[in-house]
Amino acid sequence: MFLLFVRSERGESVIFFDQLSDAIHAAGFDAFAIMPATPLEKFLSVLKEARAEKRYPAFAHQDLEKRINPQAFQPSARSIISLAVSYYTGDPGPTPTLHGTVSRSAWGRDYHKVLGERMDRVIHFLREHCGAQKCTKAVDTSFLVDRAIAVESGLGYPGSNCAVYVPPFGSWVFLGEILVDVELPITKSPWDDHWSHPINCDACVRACPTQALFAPGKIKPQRCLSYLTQMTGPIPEEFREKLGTRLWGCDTCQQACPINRKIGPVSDQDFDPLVGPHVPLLPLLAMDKKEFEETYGQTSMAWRGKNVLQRNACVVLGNQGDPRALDSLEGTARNHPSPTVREAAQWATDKIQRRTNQG
Ligand code: B12
Repeated sequence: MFLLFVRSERGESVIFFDQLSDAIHAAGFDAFAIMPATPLEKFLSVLKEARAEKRYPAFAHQDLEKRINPQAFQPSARSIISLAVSYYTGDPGPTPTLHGTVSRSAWGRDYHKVLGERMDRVIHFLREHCGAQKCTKAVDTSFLVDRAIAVESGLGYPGSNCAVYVPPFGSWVFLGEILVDVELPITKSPWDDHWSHPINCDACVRACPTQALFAPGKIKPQRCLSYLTQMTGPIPEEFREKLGTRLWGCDTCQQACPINRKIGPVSDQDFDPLVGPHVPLLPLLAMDKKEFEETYGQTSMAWRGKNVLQRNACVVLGNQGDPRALDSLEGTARNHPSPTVREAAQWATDKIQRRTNQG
């Protein structure tokens, strides 16, 4: 147990480091690391290379200098607490026919809300006991690069699938960070550089169905099945069969990882499945906006709205080829207000009919 001297505008306060650590764990985080709020210079070249090679993600903020600069997010920030929560609550098992697979990260309550609430508890502690005045939380939707902060702070290591691994939880962790206007102690040893010890294996690269992952640590997001389930508009034809039974997200590159396959499940009520792991597709196709909100509104898969999921449901039904889906698909192809969903339903109808006629 060591003492923590915290310097802030309000003077110096002393607490035990274990108290901070206990508060973070009591708030619901499985692991954390602390780094100074200085720019992540080393990561700028990774972002620039991704952009130069036309594989910079469309969903991500486009100002690269800003993305590596914590002060652009909170000018008074002096420290960053990088945080992880495990969401590995069990195995999905095989997908039944007329059902779609939901990736693990979307089974339970929306992780943005869960981590946000837990961060509020940590912020309360920082204000009460560490002299912090300004704290800013981020998870996923800010311009900061959550993974780069996690590696730079020493919280985890980069995997070949681009995910950050936080021992002993593997890569099945959500990441977030709190920027604080006090100097907290850095938790990484000065000689330890987690960027130099990436996880060295290419099982995920070999497993990726679309070669989106084409080399260790390199991904073409436009080909990633997770991206394709989240994009708006029609899913390009070349990827539709590759989507298989995936209704939302893709876990293939994480599932293929020998490290991840050894991870035991955690118990976290927030991430117990609200929907999924397998979702019945015919009821989903018949849903109106209100029913959709009631069923999926608490999960992170609702952010793109009903039509994107209904489009995906059509593609999955087409891939499964079960003729019991035909009535519902034909009705959707005729009557759905979205041209994208109508087109996907027609694609699936044709595919099932071709298969039925052949068989
Ligand atoms: C845009 C985005 C996407 C895009 C693009 C993904 C991507 N890889 O860039 C899409 C929609 C495809 C996507 C998918 C997923 N995402 Co996403 N996504 C983001 C977002 C918003 C920005 C990511 C970004 O800036 N990428 C830029 C590129 C350059 O960074 P990167 O590839 O991730 O960086 C790694 C590599 O460059 C690698 N690296 C660099 N040099 C080298 C060298 C070597 C040798 C090696 C091995 C590695 C390596 O290290 C970096 C860190 O690991 C973040 C949230 C955020 N604000 O940061 C979440 C985030 C990355 N996503 C997350 C999740 C959970 C997912 C999915 C698992 C969801 C799912 N089940 O479908 C998949 C995983 C896909 C994958 N293999 O990356 C988590 C990741 C948690 C973790 N443990 O890593 C994040 C951090 C959200 C969060 N706060 O928890 N996502």
